[in-house]
Amino acid sequence: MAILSRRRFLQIGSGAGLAAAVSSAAPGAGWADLLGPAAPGDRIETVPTYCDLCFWKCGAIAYKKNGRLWKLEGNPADPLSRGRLCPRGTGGVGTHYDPDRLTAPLVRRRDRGDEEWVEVTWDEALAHVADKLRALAREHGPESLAFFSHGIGGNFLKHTFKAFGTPNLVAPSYAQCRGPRDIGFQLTFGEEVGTPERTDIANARCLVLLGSHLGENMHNSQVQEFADAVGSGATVIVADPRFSVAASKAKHYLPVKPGTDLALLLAWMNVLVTEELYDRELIEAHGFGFDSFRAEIALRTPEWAYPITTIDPETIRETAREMARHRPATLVHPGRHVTWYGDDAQRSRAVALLNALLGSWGRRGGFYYPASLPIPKYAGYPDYPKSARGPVDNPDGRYPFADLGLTNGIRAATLSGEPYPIKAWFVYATNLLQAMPSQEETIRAIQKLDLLVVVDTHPSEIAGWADVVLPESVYLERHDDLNTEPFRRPFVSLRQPVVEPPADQKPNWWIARELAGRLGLEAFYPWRDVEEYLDARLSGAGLSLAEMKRRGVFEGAAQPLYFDDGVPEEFPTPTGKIELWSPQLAEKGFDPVPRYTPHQEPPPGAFRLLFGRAPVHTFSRTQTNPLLAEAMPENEIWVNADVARRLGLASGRRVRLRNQDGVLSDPIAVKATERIRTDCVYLVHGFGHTAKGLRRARGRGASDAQLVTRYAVDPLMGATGMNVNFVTLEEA
Ligand SMILES: Nc1nc2c(c(=O)[nH]1)N[C@H]1C(S)=C(S)[C@@H](COP(=O)(O)OP(=O)(O)OC[C@H]3O[C@@H](n4cnc5c(=O)[nH]c(N)nc54)[C@H](O)[C@@H]3O)O[C@H]1N2
Ligand SMILES: Nc1nc2c(c(=O)[nH]1)N[C@H]1C(S)=C(S)[C@@H](COP(=O)(O)OP(=O)(O)OC[C@H]3O[C@@H](n4cnc5c(=O)[nH]c(N)nc54)[C@H](O)[C@@H]3O)O[C@H]1N2
Ligand code: SF4
Ligand SMILES: [Mo]
Repeated sequence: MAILSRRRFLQIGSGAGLAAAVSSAAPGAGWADLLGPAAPGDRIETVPTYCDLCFWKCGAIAYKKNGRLWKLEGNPADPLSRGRLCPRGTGGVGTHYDPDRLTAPLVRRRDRGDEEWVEVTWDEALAHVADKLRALAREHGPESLAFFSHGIGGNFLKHTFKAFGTPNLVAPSYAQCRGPRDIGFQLTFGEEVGTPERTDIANARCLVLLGSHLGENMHNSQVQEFADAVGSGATVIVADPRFSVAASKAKHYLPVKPGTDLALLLAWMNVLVTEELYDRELIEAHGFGFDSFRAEIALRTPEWAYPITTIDPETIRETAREMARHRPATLVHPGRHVTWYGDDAQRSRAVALLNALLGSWGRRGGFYYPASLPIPKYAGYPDYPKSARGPVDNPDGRYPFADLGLTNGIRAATLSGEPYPIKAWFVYATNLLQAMPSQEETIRAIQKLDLLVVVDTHPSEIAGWADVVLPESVYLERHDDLNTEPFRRPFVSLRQPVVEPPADQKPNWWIARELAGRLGLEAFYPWRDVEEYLDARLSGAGLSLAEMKRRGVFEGAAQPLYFDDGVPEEFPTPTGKIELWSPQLAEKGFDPVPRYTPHQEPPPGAFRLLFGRAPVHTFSRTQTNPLLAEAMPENEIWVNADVARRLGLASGRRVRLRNQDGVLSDPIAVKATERIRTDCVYLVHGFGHTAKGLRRARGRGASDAQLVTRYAVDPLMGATGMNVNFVTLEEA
């Protein structure tokens, strides 16, 4: 029974249900035949690869039946899937068969955004793009090109554009996602949390989640570890304005007021310090500035935090003591999508500091030390040219702690022409209209460009604004670079084609190499095809491509994970210590110990707009997938049940959301529920598509991105906090 309910909550490895749903979901006859059970005499083949439905990159085994894609399962040899895929990974089959895919290169017929196209050949499309880029480079320098990408598929194009000479390379996974977290930890421990997160959830005795809604946020092995921790009796503490799936597993659920987690974190630290419950030995040996830190923290009592957070002082004390009881195996999860309120790097720093007091860094059940295999880069490349001008996204180091490119910084520079003009955007696998705040600014910036090229699998919203659209084959039809992310045990995994693309789609490596050739950068592609490149890298580590093609994954020897196993207790901050009071922040004029400053509250009658993940979808990229759309065709707006009653809105009634700037959403069904506070509403991100070509997804549900017209920029590192928008509900 326990196992059953754990499985259900996990929803991992339950692919059978999805496949069963298919027959009714799929367009056209023959679909049920394709995905239904095998019959005697069917020819079954397997090909190992790794998943691309999100960026956890789980190792998978693809099955073919009579030469056609049949099903996907986890690769038991792979540490990220542990033999099971999440529902999205299982539904990856639908990406190959999706009838709404792009099939040929397209050139814009009339105005930008009209979504009217002329089909052209690859040769015409690439020649056109290369001519344009060369002309722009002549007139404005190669730096006038900006490259936006998300995911490992962007690696080869990044290589081409570095060779072209631009330093303007960005991804939304930084300034719209995890950037502030990595800066907060970097400032404190001198190291980042990384991807996959180095969180030892499996061994945690107490797990504290601030928003991180594991189980809806479906990063595979992380959710499996969470289920294991819950199964073995770990205490779970969840602070979330919404009673999430994770909250349903919690001993303590704290319905914190949105935007006030920093006050809660400070109060927890106050209890640990004033009651002397923290790891004194660690702090004495390795803490920097503890006395100043303590003086500041002494002011942040649970009584101080109560009116801010609405969490009563006794609960704050009790949960802090609970954390102390299990330390150092108490893990305060650093979160991932942390761009909420604009003070996110400081909030993340407070999370790091709380972990420091608990002594969980470098300890079992806290944060382990990950390792990756020493797979060399490809050796035969020439040096990249040195750009004459630095990146535009962070002029004069305005955001002193930004250590990767800022998408919003590129957009701002495109709009202002400062510090120098950006004339072309090349966009790979990121739907900037759904991923970045303020669609209006994005569209205005696009209108200033001389060239917008989008490489996508689908006629997405961003593709709709492009001058040239290049159709990519999906991950099941192509190679990508090797996955060598650091993890518990070092490993490498291979993505390789399972089936042929259905039409004239091409893989990113081919596009990148062909474009380089037309830009006079042939020297940067000494390999003939991608297998030669992969084999060169693998053999540099004593592995072979032939072997990897059979196995999909190779794991290296186990390494020490914790200080207790022999990892040296080193903290590569400027002081060489855990910086409790931060000289780095003080020097730049920021609070050396985080301080809470209140955020604007929704006006009477309005609600703060919150959003997050659903187990069966990834961002805005899966709503057209026939299998996943069947599992969840649209989103709902969560409204507190009392509020809904007061507004006369029963579950299922359709409303539109109007934000503070008058933007009105598409209709969305109400979900009246006790599981959310009265001061906010919540929806799953990624719905409410508007692109004409996304026939299955268009007009289904509402888009949070459309309503995020306002954002708060993090002064430390430039990320965009997006939970600062307010909506009212109007009957649709
Ligand atoms: N309002 C709001 N904004 C957010 C978030 C949110 O919750 N709400 N979340 C933020 C977070 S955490 C992140 S990480 C980012 C994610 O941001 P993105 O990665 O930009 O996410 P998507 O919107 O899914 O855009 C993916 C695009 O890539 C295309 N695509 C999918 N597969 C392939 C492929 O194999 N090849 C190519 N060439 N294209 C492909 C899809 O069709 C789609 O157009 O968004 C951030 N922005
Ligand atoms: N199924 C699925 N899983 C995914 C993804 C996906 O697209 N689909 N994307 C992956 C990626 S790239 C990322 S970054 C992660 C994102 O997943 P998370 O890092 O977990 O982040 P969010 O999606 O922002 O989290 C939303 C949760 O935070 C709560 N919340 C909102 N405001 C506040 C607040 O002020 N305080 C507190 N304490 N809680 C608040 C919301 O109620 C909701 O439960 O998910 C990853 N996993
Ligand atoms: S977590 Fe799910 S969607 Fe992401 S890579 Fe793994 S199986 Fe694929
Ligand atoms: Mo993310």
